Amino acid sequence: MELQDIFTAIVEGEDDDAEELVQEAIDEGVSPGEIINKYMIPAMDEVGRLFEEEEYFVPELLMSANAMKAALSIVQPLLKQSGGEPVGYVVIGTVKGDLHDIGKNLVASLMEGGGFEVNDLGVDVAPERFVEEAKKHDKTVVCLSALLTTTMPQMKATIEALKEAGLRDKTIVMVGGAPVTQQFADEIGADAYTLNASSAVQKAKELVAK
Ligand code: B12
Repeated sequence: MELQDIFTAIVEGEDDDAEELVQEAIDEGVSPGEIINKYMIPAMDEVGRLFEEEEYFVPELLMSANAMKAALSIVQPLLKQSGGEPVGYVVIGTVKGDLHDIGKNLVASLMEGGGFEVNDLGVDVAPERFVEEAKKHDKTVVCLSALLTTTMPQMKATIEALKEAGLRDKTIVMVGGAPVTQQFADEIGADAYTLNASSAVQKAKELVAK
């Protein structure tokens, strides 16, 4: 098989092909990390580009997202680590008003793979929900994902809600998603921003160990 076919299957929204090809690659011994970083994520970037150029519209985005999810369903279980004390607690979600969850799911899986206990709240998560869940453990890493410029302010709202609940000093807030930048993270008073899922795990470990 050609690994590049994984990229093509996702761009073209072929969910069955995407799933089969990823399974084949795994069976041939290709690492999940390579499949995700070299073929799957670049495919979603290409889909975004086609959308911007008005070659793709929402239905095509959805089909590609489904193909991406089918592919992820094969690699996700392989990223998980089992047994042992968790290195820390993660509460993760896509902020209110935002339904994009592919990147968030990747971060959640890799955090789990990195030994964190992960509480995934899903998409369209209101600030109060994050607060409620962050209370449960000390030093919870609260991971906020946003893919829309219009929902980024919800990250700030969530940080404010944590402050109001007296939890800000007891939590570590990490933000990410394609439109988020280090500068934005600094402006809203987040503890960290990272560009991708693997560096997010690294960063979370550093911050928890402090
Ligand atoms: C797939 C997709 C969709 C799918 C989502 C399906 C799903 N279940 O997620 C659907 C079709 C539903 C969709 C809908 C919409 N979308 Co859309 N979508 C995309 C697309 C093509 C890919 C996103 C993606 O999955 N990327 C792949 C993942 C792996 O990358 P990622 O999310 O960035 O995550 C990585 C990092 O950012 C980071 N990360 C992510 N989260 C976090 C969190 C933390 C804490 C950390 C540390 C790191 C981190 O790690 C991840 C892995 O490395 C993007 C284009 C793009 N290039 O981003 C547009 C895009 C985000 N969508 C866009 C738009 C406009 C919309 C709609 C408004 C379209 C419409 N007219 O209806 C709606 C909004 C719906 C809503 N309320 O949320 C725009 C946003 C523009 C803007 N500036 O705000 C984009 C940029 C497309 C474009 N170029 O115009 N979309």
